[in-house]
Amino acid sequence: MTGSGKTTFISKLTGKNLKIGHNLESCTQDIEVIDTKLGDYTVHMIDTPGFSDTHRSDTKILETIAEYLAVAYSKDIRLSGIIYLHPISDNRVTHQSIKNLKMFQKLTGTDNVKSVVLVTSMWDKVSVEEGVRREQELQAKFWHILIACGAQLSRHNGSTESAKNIASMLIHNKPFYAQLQEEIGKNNKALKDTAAGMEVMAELSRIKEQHRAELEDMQKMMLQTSTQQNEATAAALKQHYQQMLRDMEKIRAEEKRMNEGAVRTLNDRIASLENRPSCAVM
Ligand SMILES: Nc1nc2c(ncn2[C@@H]2O[C@H](COP(=O)(O)OP(=O)(O)OP(=O)(O)O)[C@@H](O)[C@H]2O)c(=O)[nH]1
Ligand SMILES: [Mg+2]
Repeated sequence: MTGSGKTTFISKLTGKNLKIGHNLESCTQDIEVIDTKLGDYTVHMIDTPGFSDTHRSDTKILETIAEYLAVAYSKDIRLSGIIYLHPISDNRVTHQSIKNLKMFQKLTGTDNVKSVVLVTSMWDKVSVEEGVRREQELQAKFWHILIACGAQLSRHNGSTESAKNIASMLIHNKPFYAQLQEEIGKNNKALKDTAAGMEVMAELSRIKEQHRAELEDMQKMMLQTSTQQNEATAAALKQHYQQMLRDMEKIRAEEKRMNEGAVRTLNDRIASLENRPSCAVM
């Protein structure tokens, strides 16, 4: 989830000065690999952009992550673990976070969930009682399947020591390929045919249907509100209707993007990524 504190966590762990968001805007745009020492180990932390970004669609974010994973597959780079951050300061679990959690599961793969740590961040923003109540709710209602599949749990208190303890939970794991990595790298599937890609497509379809129904309602309301009766209402309705049409257009463009992505092979993806200097893999 965007803004959950991923870059801040990595900055604490590695002692490196990284670009952290300073308002509600999303911050990390591309995959960044930051190296650090943890005891005798060299650890490569992979910072990702978060889903539900204000400016970039989930399609684009998934594409960015998929591209990195595809290149990593071609270089035989596996993951030792995945840290999933959830801000305990979020007072309710939204549709967005449920959707993102689903996508996360599909991207990781059930067999790899034992190498996941579900971490709650931003404890300084809530009272301990409130935090504990939300933590229990998360574990009982939203994380129960991941926990049953072997995911570990932890709290991050924002300190370097806490970040190190969490990362240390994963260093001894047997390295693995994430499900999305195998689907694209090994099976050369198009992004829209991967489990995570299908999740994005299903969400686009859901939003499209919702928009279609709302547009129909708006049309009825516009017909009932004559300009002579109430000029201001008619103008407001028209403006809203036009905005909804533009939103619908954006969703169609996202779908098209995913469908066209089907013709891109793994080699195309690798070539395009290797030409981008900011995204070199370890
Ligand atoms: N109070 C508090 N703020 C935090 C904590 N961790 C991160 N933040 C703030 O939360 C905001 C988002 O942090 P980032 O580290 O940029 O979050 P991110 O997950 O990398 O966000 P994206 O890159 O957009 O996906 C920043 O303003 C941080 O300073 C924390 O433990 N407590
Ligand atoms: Mg970030």
